[in-house]
Amino acid sequence: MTSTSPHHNSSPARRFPVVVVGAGPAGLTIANILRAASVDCLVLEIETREFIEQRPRAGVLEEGAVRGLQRRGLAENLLARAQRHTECEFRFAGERYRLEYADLTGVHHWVYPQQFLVTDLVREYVDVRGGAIRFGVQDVQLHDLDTDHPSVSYTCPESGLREVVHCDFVAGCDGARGVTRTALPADRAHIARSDYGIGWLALLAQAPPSSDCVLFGMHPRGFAGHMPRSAEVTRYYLECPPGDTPENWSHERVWTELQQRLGANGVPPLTEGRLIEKRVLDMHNYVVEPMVFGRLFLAGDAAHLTAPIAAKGMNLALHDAFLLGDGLVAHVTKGDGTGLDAYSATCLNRVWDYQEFSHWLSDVYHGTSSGDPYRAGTTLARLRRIFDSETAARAFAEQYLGSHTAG
Ligand code: RFL
Repeated sequence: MTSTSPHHNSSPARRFPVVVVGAGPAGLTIANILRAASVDCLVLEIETREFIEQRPRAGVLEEGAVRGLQRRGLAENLLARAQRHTECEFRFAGERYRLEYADLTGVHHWVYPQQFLVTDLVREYVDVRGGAIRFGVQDVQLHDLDTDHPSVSYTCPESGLREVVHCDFVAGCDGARGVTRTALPADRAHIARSDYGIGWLALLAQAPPSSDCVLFGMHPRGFAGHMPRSAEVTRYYLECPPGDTPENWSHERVWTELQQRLGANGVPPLTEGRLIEKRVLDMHNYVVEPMVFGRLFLAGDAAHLTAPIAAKGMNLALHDAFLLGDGLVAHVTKGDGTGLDAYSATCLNRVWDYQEFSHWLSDVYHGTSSGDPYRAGTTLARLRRIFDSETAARAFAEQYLGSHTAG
């Protein structure tokens, strides 16, 4: 939300060159880049530190994202602890098909749970680089964004008073449910949306992975996915009707469906375990264009959502953060605005590319269960082509790994 002047009953205002709203992968990466260049910023986060350090979400990182973190001194733990994945497996029509994508592209995926990365980024920003952060803030509001003296106000969790922070720039990194996106006036930004009309039951199982790689099961009963996260925990997905509820999915029903949908000739049954997370995601996407309004720059899920179909959301968030962090540093320290001027258009090229791939992959995942024999037939043809043609396999692998895009 935006307004022209901050609240009354506020304590004395403070000033930071940059205010970052949201301490997810995007916001924390930007804050670390600023701090490393001695540009002060304040990060505002509605949750507690303990909460964000334990919130499980993504796990699959592209090599470009990892190298970007490494170049900025933010990947030490990740490189020591993350698993390298070089292959994935498709299971359809009762058979299994391995795709050795690292051989095709020369790059691989890293698997590192998002909460581990957030923990590393918070520690580096707060404990090592001495950065300023406020956890548990409420009712964040943005003001005067289309002037050169914007400000951000929030309610302090301890005092209940409104605090006002003056700044030169605001980085809106508060994810899909945040407030910064709503500060863009409707006549200055366009939001493109797409709804798949499909639900996914997202599960975390206290069970070791049942394969050394990601598995995609395309089955007439619905899509199922298997994503290793650690030696003890595996993420699974089950296609379900949109608006379904986790209560409809008992332990027995979940494992029966997973065993069926991920079953194939010659493979042992999945290793079952306690379900420690069970939630329904209604699969949809959106893209905000441009990602900038005045002194507000959006990054990550605040600017664009990609349903977790192709494991792209955190990768895009990190890519935005590298560009925005570097652009802010150049502007604040050298008065060089070229990075910020190009920010939105550069990010959106990659965003739309990944959106298109997610749509393509969604058709592949959900065609056999669509109930439409024509879609089922063309889906199986697409899948077979990946394994009949090295050119088709390479094209798929490049997009899956993000290796066709620069940076
Ligand atoms: P985040 O991580 O949502 O962080 C936003 C932060 O802002 C805080 N916040 C606010 N703070 C202040 N004021 C407000 N009003 C605020 N409102 C919210 C929030 O508490 C939070 O701390 O956004 P960011 O940084 O843009 O990062 C995006 C990623 O989190 C997201 O794209 C990924 O999790 C998506 N995703 C995946 N991406 C991948 O690249 N690879 C994957 O394997 C992958 N798997 C997934 C996923 C997302 C999933 N879910 C839950 C939708 C698997 C799942 C199940």
